[in-house]
Amino acid sequence: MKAAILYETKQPLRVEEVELDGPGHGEVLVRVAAAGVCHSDYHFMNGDLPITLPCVIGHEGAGVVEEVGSNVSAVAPGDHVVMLFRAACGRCEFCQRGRPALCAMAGLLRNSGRMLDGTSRLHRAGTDLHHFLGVSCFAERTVLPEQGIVKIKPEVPLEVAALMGCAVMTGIGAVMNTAEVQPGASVLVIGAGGVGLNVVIGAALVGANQIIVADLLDSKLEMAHSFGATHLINAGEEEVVSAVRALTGGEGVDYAFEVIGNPKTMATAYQSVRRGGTAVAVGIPPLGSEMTINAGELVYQEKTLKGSYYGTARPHADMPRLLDLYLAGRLPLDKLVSRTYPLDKVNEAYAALLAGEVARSILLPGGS
Ligand code: CXF
Ligand code: ZN
Repeated sequence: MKAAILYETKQPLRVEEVELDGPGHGEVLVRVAAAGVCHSDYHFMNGDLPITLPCVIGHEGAGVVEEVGSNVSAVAPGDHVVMLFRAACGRCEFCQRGRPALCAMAGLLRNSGRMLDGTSRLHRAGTDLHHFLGVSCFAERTVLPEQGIVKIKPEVPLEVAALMGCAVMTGIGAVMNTAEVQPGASVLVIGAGGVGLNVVIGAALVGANQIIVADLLDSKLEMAHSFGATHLINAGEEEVVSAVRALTGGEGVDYAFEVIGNPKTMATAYQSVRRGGTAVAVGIPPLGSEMTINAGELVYQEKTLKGSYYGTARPHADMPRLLDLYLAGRLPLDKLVSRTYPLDKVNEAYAALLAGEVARSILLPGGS
């Protein structure tokens, strides 16, 4: 089968023929119907975040189960699934407290670049290739641990299901799970990429009143407007904190979401919230970044600064519900899919993303 391999950072991905073993104990083999072109993969391609190479990347995917290994009870062949880039054991303290994104299982998969038993299912010319976050969905097929999938209704289009695997869950989850935004609240979103647009969709869903979006590109601000943003700030032309104050009677917003991963804009989010407000860091920062905030404001203004990883999701509870809202016509998730590409055009798809031409592109690796 074909897969997109990262051999060296700062080099294009190479789409090549690879061998995929069958699923081992507790594993599932999935035909990848759709894989999202997320900016996070680019961090690994570019070397901003560490990864063991060579590696089959891709972490936002959905597909159809073709084969299950021994002792798999969660799914059967033919089931449609969303892939999770934070597989969770379900049994540890973090899982049991409703914080499966913090489960150590995903850390093991991420750090080893292998399956849970320490071996790889991906090979080429006699050498092992590494898995990526237990997903590796830039491939026609992939093997995942059964803890890394969520079964969904077959009527959900698999392009939409793929987006649920990262951008949608991360963005809407930050609003509904991490921040618990209240109806009527004012919200600032810094960064209108694939995840930022989902913060906008989430804020509209929970009934936020003002949804202010800041970005450097007018094309992205227009997309944000089409998903429910009520006020737009071009951050190249206006200073964000004063523009936000001007729109909120001088007070700042109730909630600010940073969806870029830049410590400077994280501090901007913190500065933009009113007394008692909450700033949420969603974007993935470069390794080792530090941020500076005014410590007095934290105390005297009772501000809250929170991190949000994978939308603080409980994937088995949250994803089916959100997809039901989509099926009921209440979430415009199909509008997020700007373009589709075959797998061998993956480098073009990344070029379009980096040029700000698309909200999200979807690769269609495994046919239908
Ligand atoms: C990222 C988080 C950091 C590892 C790669 C995936 N999440 C979403 O894009
Ligand atoms: Zn992602």
